[in-house]
Amino acid sequence: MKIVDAKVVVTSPGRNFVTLKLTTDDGLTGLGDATLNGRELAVVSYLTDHVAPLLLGLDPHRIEDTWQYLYRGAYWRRGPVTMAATAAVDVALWDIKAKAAGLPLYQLLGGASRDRVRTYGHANGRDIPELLDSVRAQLDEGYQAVRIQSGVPGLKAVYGVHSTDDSGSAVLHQQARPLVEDWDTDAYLRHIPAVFDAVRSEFGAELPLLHDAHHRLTPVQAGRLGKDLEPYRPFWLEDCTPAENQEALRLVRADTTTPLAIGEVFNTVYDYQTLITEQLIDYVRSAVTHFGGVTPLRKLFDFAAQYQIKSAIHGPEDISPVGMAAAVHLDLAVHNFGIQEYSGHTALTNEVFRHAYTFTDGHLHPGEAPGIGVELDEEMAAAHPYEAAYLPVNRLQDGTVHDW
Ligand code: EZ4
Ligand code: CO
Repeated sequence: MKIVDAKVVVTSPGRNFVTLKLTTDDGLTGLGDATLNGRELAVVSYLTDHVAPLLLGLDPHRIEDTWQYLYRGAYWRRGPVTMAATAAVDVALWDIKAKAAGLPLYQLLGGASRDRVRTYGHANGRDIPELLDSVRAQLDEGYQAVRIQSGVPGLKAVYGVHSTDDSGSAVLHQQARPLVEDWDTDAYLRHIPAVFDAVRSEFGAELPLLHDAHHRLTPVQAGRLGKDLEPYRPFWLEDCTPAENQEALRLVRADTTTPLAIGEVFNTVYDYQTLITEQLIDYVRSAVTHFGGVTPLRKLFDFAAQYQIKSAIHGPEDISPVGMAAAVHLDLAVHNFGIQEYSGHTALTNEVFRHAYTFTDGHLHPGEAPGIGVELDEEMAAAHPYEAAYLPVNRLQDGTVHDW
């Protein structure tokens, strides 16, 4: 079998998604997600200008060899653009291999280690009453674990909480220039324990609650927050400090027993070496789409398993159903599965990307379709072309740029 076509499809059924479609001389096709939110076209160029020409004529069964060829062969290794492009190739090849075998991908990864995949949903509110309503809505949708994000008194627009412009419309993603959010770490640290207190009082002790600090804290601030949240037994505190410095987590770990999760902006196992071998975290949170695909993420999970660290694949709305499907196959197969982030996609997105995975009672299952189980409707995709969009940026109240 040979690869005879490599095509990149960009579509925006509400938000941008980049998809690689490989076709073989047998007529098999494979899909891979290459969406890098706010920098989509850089990956499109990387794939179309630099990777697609190399793939033509290759044997699609040689997944490991192709991964090494793209990773080592680029010389300029790692980085989100390179690794998103490499991930798309890797997932498309797994899709083809599984279709050729007539099996759902999870069977090729060792088969199911569980019956279904536990997820967590996103609840958010500009204030506590709005957040409580949002948690209730998540529970009504079937979720059995919930991430809680809240507005902070005195701040206009905070990560994870819907922002509005002067006219009141949502402006989080579709903007010609990035939305500017504002930030005050002290105000945040004062407020969040009260948020957990209110949610625990309303929903009881058993509901797993998660929280994302989105890389904004120093190690000492993160230790303080972890310690203050201990009475509320959070499932985890996510991305407490900026991603670059693994050593920071030594300080946080010394201060708190709140479980720690990190990794959505990591691209390779090297970003985790200290964190895993020193057992500084409890969950690895990389996305299939930003970590080079199923091949390296499986290796990361096996490495983490030696240290009782569990998986928690990043699953925001900006991972397409193609990336989500690959994640759910891996979730079902690995022994050290922890939890899967899942906020679903719009009805329109689910029409452009018809998928076999299902969501029932807060749990996902990849389905039994051969491959990853996603079909791309290229006509519908073309009817919703690329739209320029940025993620927000963040400034302190005196105007200083801060981590978003
Ligand atoms: O901000 O995927 O845990 N989820 C997150 C996400 C990220 C977005 C960035 O594109 O932190 O919402
Ligand atoms: Co996050």
